[in-house]
Amino acid sequence: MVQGCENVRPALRRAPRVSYRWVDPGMALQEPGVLAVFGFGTGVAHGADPRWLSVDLESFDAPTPLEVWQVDGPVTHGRVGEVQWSCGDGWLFAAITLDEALHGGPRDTAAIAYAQLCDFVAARREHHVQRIWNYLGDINQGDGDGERYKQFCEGRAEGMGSFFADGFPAATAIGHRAAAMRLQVYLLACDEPGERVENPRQVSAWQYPRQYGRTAPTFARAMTLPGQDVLAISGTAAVVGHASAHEDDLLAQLDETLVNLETLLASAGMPAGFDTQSPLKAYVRHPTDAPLVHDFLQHRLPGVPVLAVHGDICRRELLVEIDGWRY
Ligand code: 3EB
Repeated sequence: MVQGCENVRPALRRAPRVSYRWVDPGMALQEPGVLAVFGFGTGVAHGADPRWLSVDLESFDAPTPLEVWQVDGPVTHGRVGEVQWSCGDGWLFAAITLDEALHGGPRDTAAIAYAQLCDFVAARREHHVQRIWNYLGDINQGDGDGERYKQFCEGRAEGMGSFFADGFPAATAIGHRAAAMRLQVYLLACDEPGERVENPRQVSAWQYPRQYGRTAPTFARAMTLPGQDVLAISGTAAVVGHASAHEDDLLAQLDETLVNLETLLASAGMPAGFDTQSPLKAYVRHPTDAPLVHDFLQHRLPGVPVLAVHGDICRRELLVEIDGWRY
């Protein structure tokens, strides 16, 4: 009887494993089941493998690790238009990097990037987008509705069209300081839907009031991946309700961010706490804050892999943001 029960239990999908690894890109790409490899900052370059992405955010950690996504089984990859992609075991990685100088500012560039990505994903079996990262230059430049982040939000929503009518994926949007004004957008999708998770302490981003821009940000706070074993957590900062908390107070913002992260875990029905299997990323606005962020997280999240990178958070008063995975 027990054996019969085993047969009717649906096979649970295994989420990609995400790890920080101190290897060179060529070595990482040769490992079995590698879906994507990310380098951080200008110091690391590699060839034209569509699974490789050099991210425009400088790391504070030396030597800087790579981020590696691995799935079970064979991986295939290619390029379509400006989209680079790979897939394996029902999972899809897709990325686009666009030079703003060729596409006319953050709004139009975001619209083009999202239109291309959505067109590509829509035609795939793996069209359930779980998680998206957005990196754009000088995110806080400009005032009022002209701030580059708000312009980006408008273009993103336009480019998405009705593709996410059922709900938005989890996301991160961070400003880089690279000289080249390029927008990088990359995503993880699957052939099965995940479950969106919101944070009861925070107004859902797509319901933010008008003061944050003409077009509210289009993301969910987190996504429980198909298979139910992993929570993909969006960029999380010291936002309570819809307001930023603890202006100019780094440690208080870090405390509040951890409360938000724990609240998300509870909201998703995950056990409390993070561990060695749950890599996080900390985006730090001021390089001088990096040692304090490092010490704080080492103390409060002992053993948790955290990559700290130089990034501007989309509200000027926010000094730090954390995203990552809870396995
Ligand atoms: C916030 O809570 C902080 O525009 O995709 C976090 C994660 C933030 C994603 C996005 C923005 C985005 O509103 C900012």
